[in-house]
Amino acid sequence: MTIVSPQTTVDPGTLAGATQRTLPWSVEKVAALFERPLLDLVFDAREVHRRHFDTTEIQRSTLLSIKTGGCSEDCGYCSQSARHDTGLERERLMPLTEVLEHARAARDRGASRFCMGAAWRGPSDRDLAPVAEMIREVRKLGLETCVTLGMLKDGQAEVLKEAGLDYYNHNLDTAPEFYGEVITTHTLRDRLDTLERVRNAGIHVCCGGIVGMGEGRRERASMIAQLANLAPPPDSVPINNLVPVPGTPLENAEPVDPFEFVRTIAVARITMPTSVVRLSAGRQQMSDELQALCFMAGANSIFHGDRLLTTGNPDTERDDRLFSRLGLRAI
Ligand code: SAM
Ligand code: DTB
Ligand code: SF4
Repeated sequence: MTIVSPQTTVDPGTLAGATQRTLPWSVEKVAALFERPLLDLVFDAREVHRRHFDTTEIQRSTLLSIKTGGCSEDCGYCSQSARHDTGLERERLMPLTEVLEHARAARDRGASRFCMGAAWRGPSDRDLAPVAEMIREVRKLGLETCVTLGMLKDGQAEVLKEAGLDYYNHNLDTAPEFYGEVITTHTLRDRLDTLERVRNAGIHVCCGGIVGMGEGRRERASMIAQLANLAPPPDSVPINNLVPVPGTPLENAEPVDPFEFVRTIAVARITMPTSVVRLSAGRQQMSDELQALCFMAGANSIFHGDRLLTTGNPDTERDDRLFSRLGLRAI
């Protein structure tokens, strides 16, 4: 990992196999976007959005936690770390039949993608076989598949691809220079290595981060720069607003100004024009008007269903009503 100074992003050339190239987005350039008057920034983001997407469409993914709690990692935001006392009950891997019930229900409520999450540092080869089976069967229901299983070892991404996996979610979560404040049990380099394995296996990359973990605007700009400098940028970019979970080190984190969250979405849209930007965790705490502003700023995907992994999400009726009020077409 090449963290030279807070002004420099990690060289993410790893995803392209290159090590020497001029990064398209310096932290300064991204930070300058954050400084713009909000409504002008949103206007520009909207223009970029219109150039690359049908702005009436919002993609919907439904999440399911297939293996909950007891994770060895110490991610400061996470309810599922065994190191935090969050009162979450640890569960074994969910049986296939139960997963399929959830997947069918998600499809019937209109989701186009089903995303299965496991609280692992990374899967063992033994864990991988039942997950591959889940991917195969969920695909047969006509849903796109996504999994988020932590770090992958050599060869594991190929097993998932072979099962028909469409997307792998693995977030960079925060700025390189802030990473160690939030997570100490693995490094950003580890995350980049997994992303490279995913990309090399021909799986779409879903990679984003979290806002509201005590970072400043500079770090938010740095997080977006490192995502935008991935070569190529992620296909899908979830922007999460921290859900403060009691018992985690970040339970009392100061919430970010909602307009700062909108800026982050707009800057993600401008710097990653062809990526799908997902308005991810934290929607339950947002008003309809704030969500509308996020869509205006270029968000074109959400998590659909009344649960994320372990915390709540707006119920689908509220979302459907909101889309209808805004004249948006959920896909
Ligand atoms: N163990 C896997 C991993 O770390 O990649 C998969 C599950 S992990 C829960 C997936 C992502 O959810 C994290 O990278 C983080 O961005 C997001 N996340 C987890 N807890 C969150 C919270 N309380 N608020 C907002 N986002 C959260
Ligand atoms: C992502 O970026 N956000 C999702 C998904 N990828 C796996 C997870 C959000 C989790 C929010 C807290 C919880 O429900 O545990
Ligand atoms: Fe949570 Fe994933 Fe970190 Fe484990 S690795 S503590 S599940 S975010």
